[in-house]
Amino acid sequence: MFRIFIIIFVLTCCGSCFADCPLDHLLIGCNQDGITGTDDDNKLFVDCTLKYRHSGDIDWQHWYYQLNYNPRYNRWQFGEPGFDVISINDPNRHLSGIKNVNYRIIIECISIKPGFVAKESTLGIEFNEAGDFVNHSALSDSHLHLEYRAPAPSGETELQWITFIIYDEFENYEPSNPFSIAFVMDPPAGDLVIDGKVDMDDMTEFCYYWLESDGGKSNDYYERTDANRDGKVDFIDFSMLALNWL
Ligand SMILES: [Ca+2]
Ligand SMILES: [Ca+2]
Repeated sequence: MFRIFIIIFVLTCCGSCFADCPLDHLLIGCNQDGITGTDDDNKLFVDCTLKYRHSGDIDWQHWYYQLNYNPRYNRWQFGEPGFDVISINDPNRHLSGIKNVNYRIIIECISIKPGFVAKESTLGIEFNEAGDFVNHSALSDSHLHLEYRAPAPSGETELQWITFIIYDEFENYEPSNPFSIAFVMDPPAGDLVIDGKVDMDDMTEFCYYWLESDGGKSNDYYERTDANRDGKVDFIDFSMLALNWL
């Protein structure tokens, strides 16, 4: 009887640990502003509030995760962030309906630093080039963790990144805007279409967010467009972009 009690106790603890996973997640939902009746009601987005929480930077002042060296494989790696969905406790932003019936959520890589990889080995998921995708709605658990890997020496010294979009294969939801995760170092200010340089692609992205005024952690300061993190996209941010132009 005591052994059964121990087993039940351990299973209960493991279950609650998983539910309260301490790792960082990007949360998939819709209706980013949480207000019904506005343009984004059926548009997908990821809540980025936890992005870079475990960046090794207690003040959350940087836009990257550090990678750790793994001597066994001579590579640099890190096991965050993962994906999950916004829970029913946030009903305005929770995906409504039944997955694979009312929607089918695809996470697609649209850009990645050459040589960089994001993978979940158990499930056979790997992103290593643009076009790689996973059917998130096909997973038995919405809670998906990825490990990010870069070869030595670039995993220590060079900016690494991966950019995703999320879309609904059934087209009942509009695709998300692109969102990126950076590793090793901060991207240059203004490098919004992240690739380590600031050019016309970034300028186009900057114009998309021009004069927005609700930047914060949850939208990753409009994907770093609000470069000085004052909540607004204005001439101060433009001047920071211009300093890195080409
Ligand atoms: Ca760029
Ligand atoms: Ca700003």
